[in-house]
Amino acid sequence: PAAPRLPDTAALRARASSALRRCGARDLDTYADAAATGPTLPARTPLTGAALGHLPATTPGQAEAALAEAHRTFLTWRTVPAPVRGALVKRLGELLTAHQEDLADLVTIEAGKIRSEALGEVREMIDICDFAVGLSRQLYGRTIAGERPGHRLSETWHPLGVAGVISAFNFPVAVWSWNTAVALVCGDPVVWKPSELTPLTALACTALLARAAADTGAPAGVHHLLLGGREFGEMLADDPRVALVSATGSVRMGRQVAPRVAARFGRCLLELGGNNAAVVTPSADLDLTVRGIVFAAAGTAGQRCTTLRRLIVHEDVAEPLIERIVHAYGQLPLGDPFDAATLVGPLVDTAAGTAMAEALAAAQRDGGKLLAGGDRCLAAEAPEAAYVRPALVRMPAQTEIVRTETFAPILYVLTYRTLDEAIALHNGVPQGLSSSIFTRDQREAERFLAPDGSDCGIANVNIGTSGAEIGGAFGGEKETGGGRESGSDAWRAYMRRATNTVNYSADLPLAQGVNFL
Ligand code: UN1
Repeated sequence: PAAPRLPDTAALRARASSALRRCGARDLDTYADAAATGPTLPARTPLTGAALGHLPATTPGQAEAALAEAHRTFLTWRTVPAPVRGALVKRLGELLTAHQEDLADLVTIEAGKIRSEALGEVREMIDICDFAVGLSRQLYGRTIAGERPGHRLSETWHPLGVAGVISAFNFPVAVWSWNTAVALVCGDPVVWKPSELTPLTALACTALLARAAADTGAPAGVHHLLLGGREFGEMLADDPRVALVSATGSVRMGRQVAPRVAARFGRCLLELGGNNAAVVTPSADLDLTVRGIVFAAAGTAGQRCTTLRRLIVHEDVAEPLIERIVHAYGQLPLGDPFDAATLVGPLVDTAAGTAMAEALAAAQRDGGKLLAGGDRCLAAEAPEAAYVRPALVRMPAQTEIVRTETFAPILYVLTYRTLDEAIALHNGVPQGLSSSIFTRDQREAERFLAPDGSDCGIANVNIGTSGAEIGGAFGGEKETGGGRESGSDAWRAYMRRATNTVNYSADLPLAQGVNFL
């Protein structure tokens, strides 16, 4: 077969420019003189590894002004009724729907996602907008049975303040929308520091939200974008005007952000590393299991925080299962993510490719046996890009490298004899985001979901670890950071709770039977 073709950088640049223009953002050509006016940030594409252009970075002065304006806006936005705030998010959802192809183009160009996954990410944005609009009429507090006659005890949820959002390259738009749609209906303006690797998607989202604000009469100051490096993450962590810092990224990043926010008693919502595992028991439906595993492990080129990284298989089914996964891995079309046949696109950059190669070498030093993939492809066509075949590695034990999250498609296979042993291996890593069990045995399934089962924030049965819907709370335990965002009652992190005791009697009985005066 002819060598797979990759799009050229000029074509990608033109495609990115038209998507940006349609979303109402400046196209790349208009930044030609960016370098003359101050510091810049490159916009790159992992498809070829080349720079598409250079954007003006936010200056420290602009960042300070953004924080001040966000805080000023909070003082009025908090008094706008929540359903009226919901109208802004409703409009945003409409604009995202109208521009889903444009946003998906930008996600593919900047993050390297295949078409259906890029569209799926935008679908997640639209879904969370729908969710948040409904939520805008359901920010319920409780009425509580009090102890005293003539008194009413209740709780009220109020807007919290400015929400600082730090997001990662791998879900460049969905994670922003989870935070922003919910924060806005909760009455919190947003200051966003996206990954330095994905500034174009950030500019497109910012333009669409600005349009939604203009269309609905909401203040422009409800959203601000900071394009730049870690200094802006530090600024959000340190500034007392930022009431909540919602940060998605590495454990290393979380370790730096969390103590700084804690030092000023700010609130943190952390979505850090995952090292997600699936347990496969002897009764598992292997057809379904193989499909579930291959999407979770090789999908998104292994670059989801929910990616399946460890497979814990009962020794009786290990051989047939491994054989089928090796076969499926051999069939995965790799290459241009815009090509409808492709299932595995590039890693985000060559550093990710190097990290993958180093992890594979470490695994082999630990006695691991490479069963499939792991090799670099298309190196001649795109020397600055990192196309790699998803790797399957059989490990003799859960060694240090298996306990480490490498943000690349490596699936380590371990075997077990008893379910207790499987659960111990499963939980024997520092991270605690997502997990699953493949079984047709109800006892095994329920045990996995029980208090002494999976210790993760997400625990699934007969479905992989990735691809959660927005309706549930998303997040995990241990080094994953403990935060929950997206659906369910995750909105509470974006609000403050006031407990109200109202005395409508003519007496003043004191609680706990205290007598005084
Ligand atoms: C992430 O990788 O940061 O559950 C988020 C999933 C997606 C979100 C992943 N809905 O895989």
